[in-house]
Amino acid sequence: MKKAKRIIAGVIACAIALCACGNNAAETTAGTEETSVITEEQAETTADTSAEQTETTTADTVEQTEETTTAPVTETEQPTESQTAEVTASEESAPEETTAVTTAAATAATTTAAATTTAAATTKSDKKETITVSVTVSNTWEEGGKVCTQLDGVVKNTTSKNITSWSFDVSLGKGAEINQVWNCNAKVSGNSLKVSNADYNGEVAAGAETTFGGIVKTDSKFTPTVSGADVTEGSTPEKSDSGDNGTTAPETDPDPADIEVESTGKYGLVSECGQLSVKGADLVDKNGDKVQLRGISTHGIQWFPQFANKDVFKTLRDDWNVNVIRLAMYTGNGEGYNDSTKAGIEKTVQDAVDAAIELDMYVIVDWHILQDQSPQVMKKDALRFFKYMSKKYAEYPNVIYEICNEPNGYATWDGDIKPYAEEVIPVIRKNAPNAVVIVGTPTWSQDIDKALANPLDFDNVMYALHYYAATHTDWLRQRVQDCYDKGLPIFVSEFGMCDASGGGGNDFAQAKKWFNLLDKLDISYVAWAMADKNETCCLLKPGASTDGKWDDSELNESGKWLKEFLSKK
Ligand code: IDC
Repeated sequence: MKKAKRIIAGVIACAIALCACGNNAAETTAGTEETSVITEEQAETTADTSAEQTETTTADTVEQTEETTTAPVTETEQPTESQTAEVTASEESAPEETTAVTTAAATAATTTAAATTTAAATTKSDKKETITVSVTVSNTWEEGGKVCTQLDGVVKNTTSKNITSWSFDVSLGKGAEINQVWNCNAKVSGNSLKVSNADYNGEVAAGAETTFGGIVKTDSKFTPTVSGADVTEGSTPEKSDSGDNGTTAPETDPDPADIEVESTGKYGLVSECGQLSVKGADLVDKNGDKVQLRGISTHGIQWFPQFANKDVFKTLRDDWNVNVIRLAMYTGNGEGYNDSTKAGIEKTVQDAVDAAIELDMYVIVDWHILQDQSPQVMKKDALRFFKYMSKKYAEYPNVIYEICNEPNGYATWDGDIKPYAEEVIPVIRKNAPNAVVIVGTPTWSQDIDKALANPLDFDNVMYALHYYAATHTDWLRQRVQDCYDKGLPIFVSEFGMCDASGGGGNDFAQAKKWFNLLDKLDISYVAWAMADKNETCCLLKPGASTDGKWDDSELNESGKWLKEFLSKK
């Protein structure tokens, strides 16, 4: 995919929306938790009963779940439309100098569940030296009587010079407040947002671009317009072979086969590496030698159980060169995990663990909190589930426990996650004293620095860092490097090559930078997701066979790329 196609028309929708709707979601889910509280005795029964259920029952439950529980969440939290306001501004542009607004044809961009329509309004300047700023409304939702709007944008340096800073204004609706911003600084001024570069992304080479975004609250919906773009000029780029105007050649996607694999860690299966443990910041094998796990995550196992089977795992092991499978079980009621479904879903997880064990693979049992935001919300179920699983699989070095996928919204490390981990880890350790446990971190498992500041007092714990390459770039890689240097054991238990919504375009150039860093540090990583949903992050095309015997035409862009990359090691 060419770089130009990577303009964010996609959304960071689900995850971000869930954060900002924090209170509502928390209330709903907390309410659910009360009804799903079960006794110790029932806990054992649930797990046992589940073991007797047939696969057909599980699959049936799952189908209903996707339709009836996920769809409404998606409808309220994902927009059916997003709009892009774009301005091509001169370097010293004043809005008055620009000519009339023309509305360009709408282009359709398909992202995740909701199709996204991008309408572009372009303001033209007659000056030649320009930067281009595009701002997309990628999500809107209501909270406390206000409208929350997520804006994602791209600054493209279309001048002939390198620039060292950039700024512009975005018009907003009345009553504007900032909720959060990323990759920029911003302040509200009247009904506008004054946006400027963050410390680390002011420098943009001629022809290059950088992304930014944020969430604002206003009294009502609005259509943003961009004006007053300004830059500080830097050096003139060296002439390159790419053209005679001195601009850099457009970056082409890296070929997965050309990416250096620098990791030195052992890359083996369970019979070779045995019981893993954590030494300093590193994951090590039974002999204390560094190990790297690389693998694939299922999608929500309640929605796509058909891909969580031995045939699929075997293909991933033999053809994709994968040594770990992650089983993602969503735990939010709105995501289909509730009193009537959980026995079936937990049985699907166990069948998948059994399949991975038979194949000599490592397997991560992922308590996939997301809509439930804080791991405290479903803690009683988590304690029951991990008690059962750690007992059942106590003898198997294959099993790794991930106890809270992505805390987000109001959930803090000190107040929610660490206290949760301090209850769950001893329950696991009582049965499986040596099991490695991965603990999620705040802000969708990005704030590993919060864990570093106040780490858990247990051995063999790793902290989850999740990234989506088209959204999370240098600043998050820097955090990984800093935390690793300070001794934090990091496990990338989920990554995507697209944006954080799971949609948008893949950014293979950023993906390559991530792999280079993680391989250099021997940090393990697991890709999202093994399913055939029509979503950029899903590795299979809709209708792909469920026996793992795919030919390349059944893999989507990310699937093909990843397979080629992983097969190299
Ligand atoms: C997404 C799925 C999507 C599903 C949604 C449910 O890809 O099909 O409808 O969850 O909320 C995460 C989460 C992961 C997300 C993924 C992409 O851990 O559950 O999956 N993502 O949005 N964190 C960042 C991105």
